[in-house]
Amino acid sequence: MTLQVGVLGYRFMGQAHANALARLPMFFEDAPEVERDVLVGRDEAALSDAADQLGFARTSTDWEAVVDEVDVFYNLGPNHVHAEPSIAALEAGTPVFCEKPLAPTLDAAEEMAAAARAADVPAGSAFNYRFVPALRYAKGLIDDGELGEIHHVRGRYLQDWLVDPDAPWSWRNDEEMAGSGALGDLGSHTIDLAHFLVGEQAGEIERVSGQLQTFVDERPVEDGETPDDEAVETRPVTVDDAYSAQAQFENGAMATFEASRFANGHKNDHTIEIQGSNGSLKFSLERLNELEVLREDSRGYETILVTDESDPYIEHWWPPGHVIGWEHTFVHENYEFLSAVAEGGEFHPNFEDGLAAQRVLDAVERSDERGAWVTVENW
Ligand code: SOE
Repeated sequence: MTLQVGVLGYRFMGQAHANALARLPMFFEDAPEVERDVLVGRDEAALSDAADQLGFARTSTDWEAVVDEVDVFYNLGPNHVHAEPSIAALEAGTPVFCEKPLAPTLDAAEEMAAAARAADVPAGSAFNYRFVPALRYAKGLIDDGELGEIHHVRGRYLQDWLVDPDAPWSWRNDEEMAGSGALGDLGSHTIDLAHFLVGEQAGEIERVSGQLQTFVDERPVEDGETPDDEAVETRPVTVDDAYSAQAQFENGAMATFEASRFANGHKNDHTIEIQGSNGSLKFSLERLNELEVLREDSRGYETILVTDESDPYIEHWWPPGHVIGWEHTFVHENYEFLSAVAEGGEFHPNFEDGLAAQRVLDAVERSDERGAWVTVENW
């Protein structure tokens, strides 16, 4: 059976996922057959061009009709568009793959997770960094007890695209549309990765103490510019430009998390370090084929190039040392999600995992408001 896929959203994430769908049949011979059936958006002209570029058979400006017609619905829109179409698709019994973070708010995330529980079809949260081979390999080491008792997690996600005060306003700067700024956009990745890597060993994140900061509180609106390049309109920035938090896991492990869009010189620098009683590991997205591992009794970190055929997903690509890139993580997550849809299997990260990350985001926001530690609401 060929899965007819409907996709809402056709910019950055639309390209990343369309590229992944196009490459699946070339590199994952047991992947389900998929057709890029319908691309959903609002601007018909832009939509038509995007459908041609991304290889979709048709377009629609009516997501409510689409969610009922397709076998799988991808929600790649801005955060404030995640809930309603995803819930409608799930209520129609259509599996959903939704970009991260799950929602702008904890309430919306809870509604989405409830709809997924009721629908009992795969509902995926597109935390793509779980599908980096080096991080899958890292999880294997941790789950095999190579690091021993987990004591420390240090997650950082640094970018610099907003350090220029004239960088234009976008939906990512608006609380109504995004929910939060660097916290939700980048921190959600790091928090989900911490759950993925150490959740089985260290348990849930029980409490957090965090702070949010906005360095530039209004920005020029790109399409508001006049011919003399003078922005005629600015819009307020109502979310954080950066956040930092400390957290404690159930087993007592200590975590520090931070993210910034003002970290000069860091383009897409997502790093995570984990220290345990018997060993440690370090990962950086800017060197995503490598994992640094400190094993028991060794004197220093060893750098492992995670590109052997036996390493996660690598058998589908190239010989050892022919490194892969950021876009391959989308191919891996699409392979796993669509296989779960075709075979009726379980996919992680699902909406429960997305909700678990959202609870921590919410706790960091509450802690910032109160200037105190707060517990993460897990009920
Ligand atoms: C922000 O610029 C962003 O595109 C995030 O939204 C993505 O989730 C991240 O993978 C790369 O940076």
